[in-house]
Amino acid sequence: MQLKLKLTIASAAAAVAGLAAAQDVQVVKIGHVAPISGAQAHYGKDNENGVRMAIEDLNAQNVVIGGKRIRFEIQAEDDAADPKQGTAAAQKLCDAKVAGVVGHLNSGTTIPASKVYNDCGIPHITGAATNPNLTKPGYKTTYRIIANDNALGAGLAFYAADALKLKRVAVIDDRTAYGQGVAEVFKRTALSKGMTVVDEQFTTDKATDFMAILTAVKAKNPDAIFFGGMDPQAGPMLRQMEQLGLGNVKFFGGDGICTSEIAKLAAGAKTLGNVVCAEGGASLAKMPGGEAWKKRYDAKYPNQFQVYSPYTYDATFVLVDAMKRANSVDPKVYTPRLIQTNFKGVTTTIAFEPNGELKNPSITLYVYKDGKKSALN
Ligand code: ABU
Repeated sequence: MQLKLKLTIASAAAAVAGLAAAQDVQVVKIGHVAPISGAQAHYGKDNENGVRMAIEDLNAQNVVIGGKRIRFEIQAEDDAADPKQGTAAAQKLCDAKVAGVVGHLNSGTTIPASKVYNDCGIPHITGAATNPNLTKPGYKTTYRIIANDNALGAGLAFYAADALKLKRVAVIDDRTAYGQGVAEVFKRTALSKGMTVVDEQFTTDKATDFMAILTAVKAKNPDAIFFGGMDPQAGPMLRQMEQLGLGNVKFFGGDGICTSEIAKLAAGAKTLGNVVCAEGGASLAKMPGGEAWKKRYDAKYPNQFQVYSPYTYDATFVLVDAMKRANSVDPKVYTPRLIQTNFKGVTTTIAFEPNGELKNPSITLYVYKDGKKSALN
C-alpha cells in the first residue's frame, strides 16, 4: 500500500515536471522573405530551403536561451521580387514580432525593406542582395553575408580585360537596383582597364524578347556582352544570341545569372559555354563545410539548389548565435551583439564591418562546361 502511494506521488511529480518542461519551451519565429512566386521563384525557394534546413538543425540542438528551451519556426513570406510587396512583407513580419529576418533576395526589395526593419527594430541579414547601397544608411539592423556588387562587377571586368584580353564590350541591364548597379560597376572598371563600351541597352526583369536590343548590339561588333540581371532574362538572351549569330561573343554577369537554372533556361544554346559569372563567396568545394552541407541539402531538397542557400543557412545561425551570446531572443537586447559576430559557418567565418557588410568577402568566377557550372578559381 505504502509502495503504491509512493509510486503515485512519483508519477504525479514526473507529470508536473514534464508539464513544466513543456511550458518552458518558447517558440521563436525567424522570418524569411524572397520571391516564391513568379519567374524568380526558384531562387526564392532555394533561399527558403536554406533557412528551413538551419531551423531543423538548430531545433535538433535543443538550444536554451534565457533559461528556456527554444523551438525555432520559420515565417516565410513571398515578395514576388516586387519592391512594394517587399515592404508589405517586411511590415507583416514586424507586426508578427518575429525575432529576426533572413532576406530579402533582391536588392530592389531589400533596400526599401531595410528601413521598415530599422523602424520596428528587427534585424535582417541578406545572403543574396548585393547592391552596395543597402548598407549606406548605416542601420544597425541591416547585415549582408555575401560580397557586394563592387566586388562582383570589378572582378568580372578585371578578368575580361586581364585574362581574356577583351577590348569591346556591350552592356545591357534590367533597370533593377541589382542589374543597373552591377552593370555600372562593371562598366566603370572596364573603362578604367582600357576597354571600350561599344553599346548600352536596357531591358526589364519581366522581358523575354531581346531580339531588337541584341540586333543593335550586334551592329557594334562586341567581343563580349555584360548583362546586369537575372536568369529568367539571361537564359532566353543566350538562346537569342545564338539565333542572331552572336555565338562567339562572351557573356558576363553577376551572381544573378550564376544559377543551376540558367542551363535549363538556355535550352541547349551553345552560348551557355560563353558565360562567365561571379558569385560573392567561395565555391562549395572551398567553403569550410560546403561539400558535406550540399550533400545534406540535395538529400532534403533534390534538384532545388541554385546559389544562395548556404548563405541563408548561415544567416539563420548568425541570428541565433547573437541571441545565444546575449542570452535573449528579444531583438532590442540581442541586435547590438550582431556586430560582434565571429561565427564559423558553412560558407566562411562570418564577421561584420561597422556598416554591416561582411568582413573580407571573396568572389568566385564560374563558367559552364557541358551545361554544368564550374569554378575558375
Ligand atoms: N545579387 C543578385 C540577385 C539579388 C539582387 O541583388 O537583386
